[in-house]
Amino acid sequence: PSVIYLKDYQVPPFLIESTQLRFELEDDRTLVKAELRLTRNPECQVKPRGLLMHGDESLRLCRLAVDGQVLTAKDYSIDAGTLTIAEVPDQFILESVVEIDPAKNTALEGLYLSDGVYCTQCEAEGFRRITYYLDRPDVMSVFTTTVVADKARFPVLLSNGNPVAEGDDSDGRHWVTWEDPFPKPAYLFALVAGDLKHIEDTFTTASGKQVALRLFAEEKDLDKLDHAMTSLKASMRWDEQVYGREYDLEIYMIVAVDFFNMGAMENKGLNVFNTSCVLASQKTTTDAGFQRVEAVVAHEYFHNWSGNRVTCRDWFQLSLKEGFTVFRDAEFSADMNSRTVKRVEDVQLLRTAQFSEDAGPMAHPVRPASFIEISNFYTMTVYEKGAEVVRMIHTLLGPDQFRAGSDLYFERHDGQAVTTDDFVAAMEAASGRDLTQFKRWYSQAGTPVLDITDEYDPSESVYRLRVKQSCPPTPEASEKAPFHIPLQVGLLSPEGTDMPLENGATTVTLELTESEQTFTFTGIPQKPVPSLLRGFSAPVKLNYAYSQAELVFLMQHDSDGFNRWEAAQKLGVIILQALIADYQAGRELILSDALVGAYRAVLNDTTLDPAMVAKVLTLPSQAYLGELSTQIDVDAIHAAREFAMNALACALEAEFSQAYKRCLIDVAYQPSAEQVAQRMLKNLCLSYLLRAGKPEYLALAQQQFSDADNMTDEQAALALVVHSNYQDAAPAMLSQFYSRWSQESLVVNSWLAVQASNPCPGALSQVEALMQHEAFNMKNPNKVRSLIGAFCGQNPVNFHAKDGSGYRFLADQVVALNELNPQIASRLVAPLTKWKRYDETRQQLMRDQLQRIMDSAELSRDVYEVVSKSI
Ligand code: BAL
Ligand code: ZN
Repeated sequence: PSVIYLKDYQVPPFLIESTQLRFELEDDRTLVKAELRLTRNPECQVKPRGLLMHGDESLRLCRLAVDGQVLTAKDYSIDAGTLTIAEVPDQFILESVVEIDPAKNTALEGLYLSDGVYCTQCEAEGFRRITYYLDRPDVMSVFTTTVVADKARFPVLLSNGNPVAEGDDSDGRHWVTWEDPFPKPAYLFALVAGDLKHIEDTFTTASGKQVALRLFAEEKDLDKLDHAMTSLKASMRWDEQVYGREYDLEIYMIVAVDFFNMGAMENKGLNVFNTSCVLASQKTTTDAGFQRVEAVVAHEYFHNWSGNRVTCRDWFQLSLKEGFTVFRDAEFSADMNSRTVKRVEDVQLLRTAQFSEDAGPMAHPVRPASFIEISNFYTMTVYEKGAEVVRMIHTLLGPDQFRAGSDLYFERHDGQAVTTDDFVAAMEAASGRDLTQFKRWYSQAGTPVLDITDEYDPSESVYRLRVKQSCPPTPEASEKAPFHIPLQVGLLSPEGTDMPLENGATTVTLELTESEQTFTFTGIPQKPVPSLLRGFSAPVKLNYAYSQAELVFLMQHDSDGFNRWEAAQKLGVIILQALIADYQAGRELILSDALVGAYRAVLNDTTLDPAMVAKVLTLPSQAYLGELSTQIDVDAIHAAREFAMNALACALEAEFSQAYKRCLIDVAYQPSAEQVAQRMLKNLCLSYLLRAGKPEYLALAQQQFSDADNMTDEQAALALVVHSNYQDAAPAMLSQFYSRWSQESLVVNSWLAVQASNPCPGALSQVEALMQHEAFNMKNPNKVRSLIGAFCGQNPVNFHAKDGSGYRFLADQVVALNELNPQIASRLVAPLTKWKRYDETRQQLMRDQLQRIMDSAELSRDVYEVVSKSI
């Protein structure tokens, strides 16, 4: 497979002014008729005689004509992935008819069948599996689409834009024509046909335009769309208020499908959603599920401006739309719920999944410089680190200048396909700031490290922070130039209050631009405790030698909520790292009083947000401790965490029990921030109580499981017991749960995931048995993620079993999925690619399996790229 480079970008020689499509959907063959109005691109210097179009090998060409003249085999050639017409005029109509087979499409790219519903996924390059086209985001065209299908089986026929005509044919088929007035690249095309029902509402935009909102699902799921509708209306209002962006079509539609590679897709006017990101109900969905629906609905809606009205010039610019849109949806969620909790959750994800990507063989800049298969670059780096980069611009410019920059960006580039440089240029123009150095965040991969020391001079009342920045080598570059890093800092007095700094502010943004810098604070009357990187103002690792006492002090006094949590994490890391070392040396494990005391104080403070109490009382995760290790000792990390949690449970049993009772809710269920917080703390307390060694707490968990009126409490109780020492109690609860929920596919997925992520011995055999269960289907990505993905990604002790059984299992599944669904196969293989982080025996076992995948026949580009770069 060939490598595609950003440096080779060239403007397209032809543009497509209009695209008329007609789909005749039939079981064994679907006909796609396309009529494209093509014209030479005046901005292209070269004038090729011929025309090269993209088209997958699966297309069967039935007819091709230029300006009505049918072409014969000598006029064109078909190669792997392209069709070339030898000679074309400057302007012409190209007609094509191709036959495709959606029923056989298990890759779920292009047009496919999801449980009897025709749907599409065209980003990034799925449209070329539908018809021959210039399938690149800088070719934007106005689409008119007619969908024809059997009326009884497919009563609902949808595409982008507004419906303009419909009718019945005499043979039982019917048709609908949709027109999308906004020019768009093919990746935003969508089509849906099926027996779907919908709920409907309207939204009146700030300028008074009425928009019809229609959310579609299978009839049995119609009662689970209300939360998505509420979230959609809240996002539409928020985007008007915070970004001044209004919706532009007469109708906005969302369709829920069960077979989907991603979470959702922002097709113009017709979003297609994975059921897991749109359906929600009290009985079947956890609080986290409700929040995911709110966030993803908002994300896809926000793309209407950041992605659709202004799109990417080429796929290297993916973070232009994804980083910006993730930042927008994170701010929306922060406004709708608790800002600090949202920040903590985002940082937890970033510091485990993205930092480990940055440290692995697939590390790439936010704007990658090359790829083999673009599907492999829908990554934590492009999305989450990309969002952090936009957040840093927001921090450097401040909210008003950032908004001015965003307005200017949309004004300058509406209707265009542009680059991350264009985005930054708009921010520079609106603020007058020079972001030249800042742009290194887009071109250099790797996680910067800040090493900070300080000194206090009482005679001069001067405090100094000395900051060194560095960045480890990554595949694209061994030497890194210094980044422009906003470091937000506060200084705490010995009494625990914020010292006034510049102009009385209590938080200042230090701008790091050199590899070593010293920052001087004057008029500091006493030696302060620094609160560094407030709000996690940059995606970096920070080293500063806090004492345990200072961390306990910050946990109690820091005015920055994020840093209070961060102090607890740092304290947890210090204590757990010592326990890990003790375990490795065969020494007795003893829990530090400092941790018990700090936890007790937090548990007893009823003035705190219960969600933040729950976050603070959660030890650093196995994944985060691994990320901080030079060599990951899975067993030692697991043993140290287990020991610490058990010891905390015994030491603080009474407090956990009281807090559990305090958090019981006796009013109707709401997925509100307040109730979510209470359930979060209650279930955290239950997790500790189950470790206190008293059967009464098993009974409490069983009672919660049986009495729960919502999925958050029911699933928490199930997972806690299944993952506990009460292994005898687990099977009955699992089978009760399954019989209760076997008809709810999404709930069954959580049942699979609970078993797959069980750290107790025997999980692999359980997973293998579940692969034969009626609930599992290898062709459904949600099932694969819930079972195989959860075992390999969320069950480190079992996946990394010393006999290599977990690695062999994963390689087998990757080889099987490579044929069925390359995108899913290539995502799944990630845990094996991190082999360098483990001991020599495991390294060898993991590499053996990567080699076995590499040696298997007919590797997809997706899997080939990831495995070949990792070996
Ligand atoms: N554009 C792919 C799905 C998403 O990020 O919204
Ligand atoms: Zn997105």
